[in-house]
Amino acid sequence: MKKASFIIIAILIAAVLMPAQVFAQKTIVLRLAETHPQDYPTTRGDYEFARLVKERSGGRIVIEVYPGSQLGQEKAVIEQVQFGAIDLTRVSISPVAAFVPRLNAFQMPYLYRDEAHMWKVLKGDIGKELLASLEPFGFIGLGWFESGARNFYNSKRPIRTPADLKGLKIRVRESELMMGLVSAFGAVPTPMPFGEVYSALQTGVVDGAENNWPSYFSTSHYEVAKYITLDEHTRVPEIIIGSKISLGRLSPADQELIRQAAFDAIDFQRAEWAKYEKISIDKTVAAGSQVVEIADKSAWQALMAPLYAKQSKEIQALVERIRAVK
Ligand code: GTR
Repeated sequence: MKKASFIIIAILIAAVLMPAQVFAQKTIVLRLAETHPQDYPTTRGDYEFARLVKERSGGRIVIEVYPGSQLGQEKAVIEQVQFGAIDLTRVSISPVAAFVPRLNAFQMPYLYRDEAHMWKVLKGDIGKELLASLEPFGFIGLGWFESGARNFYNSKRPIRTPADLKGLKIRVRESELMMGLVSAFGAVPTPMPFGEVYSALQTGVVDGAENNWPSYFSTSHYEVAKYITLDEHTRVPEIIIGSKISLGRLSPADQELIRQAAFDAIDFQRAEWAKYEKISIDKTVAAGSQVVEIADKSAWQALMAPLYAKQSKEIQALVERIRAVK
């Protein structure tokens, strides 16, 4: 009898204390910066990542996604992630390579045989190694997203051979490698933030830019640069990075939960990408974009040899390993 009443009292005390404990467990809110608008496939990938984190943490960890460059342009956002003012961001590896040079290995021109090859690299040992190598620079590399192949487009003329690019002012990202690439094609690289490109094309500050189909469409660049050439000079993966300072405050188990969720959001994002890429092609072509296909890219590739030769030994070794992935 005595034992039974003790158990009942214990249960009652637990019932009273339980909600207090639950409420005492504070919700962790992390802000994620995204340059693209809400309906862009990469942003959809961010939302999926946030959904998985919330679900798996039982609502304890909430990732708030800020699309449309609300928290700033990519370079400024990366700096803020580095010193912990922004917790997470999805960016292209191009601007991150200015902070972590070895990432350049992943955006060398004509590096991957195709999309499948790139994903084998990203999801395999080399991809994991590169994500881990971000840590000494103040970032936690969480996962990769698809970003298609990049092509040149401009407002002046159809580009059929690299010689047609000669002298054109082409907007590039704030990336030394991209400047070298555009110069090697004989064009004039003009670095500027993504958000300024539309008006730069419109006012003639630049003649052209380069990007994948979804960005060409979603930014409306096609309205002011209708000649697009499918030279597919790079495949530049997107990356989700976290701040070492802010994620470092979380328990190792929570850090692992976030890492796994980012990785598990990849396939969803890739499927969204494929759908949106098709829509982008259809819509821009219907609006009057003139597409030049390049069946044989060997003349384009040949011009990139000096750029490869200029890279550090570390990058050259990585490039060899990437090429060896079958
Ligand atoms: C897009 C990429 C963005 C941004 C942009 C650019 O393809 O998703 O993160 O880097 O290109 O050219 O600035």
